Amino acid sequence: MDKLPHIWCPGCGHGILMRAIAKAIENLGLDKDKVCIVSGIGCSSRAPGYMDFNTLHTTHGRALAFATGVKLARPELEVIVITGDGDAAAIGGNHLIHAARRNINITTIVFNNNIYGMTGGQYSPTTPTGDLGTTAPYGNIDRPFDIPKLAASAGATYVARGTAYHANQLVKLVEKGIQNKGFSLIEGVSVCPTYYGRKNKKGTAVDIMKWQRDHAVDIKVAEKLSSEQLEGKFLIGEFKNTTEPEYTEEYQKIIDRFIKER
Ligand SMILES: Cc1ncc(C[n+]2csc(CCOP(=O)(O)OP(=O)(O)O)c2C)c(N)n1
Ligand code: SF4
Repeated sequence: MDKLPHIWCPGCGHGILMRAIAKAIENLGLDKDKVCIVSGIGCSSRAPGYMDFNTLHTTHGRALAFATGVKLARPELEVIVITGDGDAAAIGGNHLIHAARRNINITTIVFNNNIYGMTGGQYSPTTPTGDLGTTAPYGNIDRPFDIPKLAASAGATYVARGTAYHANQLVKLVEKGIQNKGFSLIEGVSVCPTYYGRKNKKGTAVDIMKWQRDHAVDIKVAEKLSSEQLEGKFLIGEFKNTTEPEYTEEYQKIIDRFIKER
């Protein structure tokens, strides 16, 4: 409570996403002393500062590097990473793909607001092509990453996307991500009315959330739709849920083997 009032602008979606994570932890009945929430730097990465768990607010892009260290040293902890699209996929992109490749038991929630919020609206790896940012005043010519696809192809075993509008669904997705014994990546599509919204004339926070309501299609529904019907839409829901050897368990097996042979 000593950290309040929070830093987020009126209408920012990050608080809704943070609440979904807190609710998922509560629903699973986790002991708060056994949960460690790690973040990088950004508006999104401020979230752990407002949460009553073991928390680590680290450096920009490095949340997964710190989280990997925490998980290896204390595998019994439930390690959850909160990160922004810039934090996770630009400066932190290498940590993301390697954490996914290792299938380390960490749940990462990417607060994707399509822009660098904290530093004033520079384009990020998820800014759609053609959209505006302070560093793309004539339109972004980069093609955006689809972060769930990136994580899935790098080896994450649980991958999903939700939105600030579909907050109750997001709670369930985070719960399943935490329950997965391996690397889980959940993208939470956020709302940044201050920079992304203003720069791109998306209207108020409510308008942006209505846009999410009208353009998100659950993957199960999408399977029955044609490509024409899906034009301009984006997918939400559970994209991947598989089982692979988990990194800290494999590491423990080596430790056990050498203790036995000593
Ligand atoms: C090494 C380093 N480079 C750059 C910065 C400046 N910086 C702080 S936050 C940020 C981007 C934040 O964007 P994102 O991760 O998408 O989070 P958001 O603020 O949009 O939630 C940058 C570039 C920094 N703090 N450290
Ligand atoms: S700049 Fe954007 S992301 Fe950052 S607190 Fe404001 S609305 Fe939220």
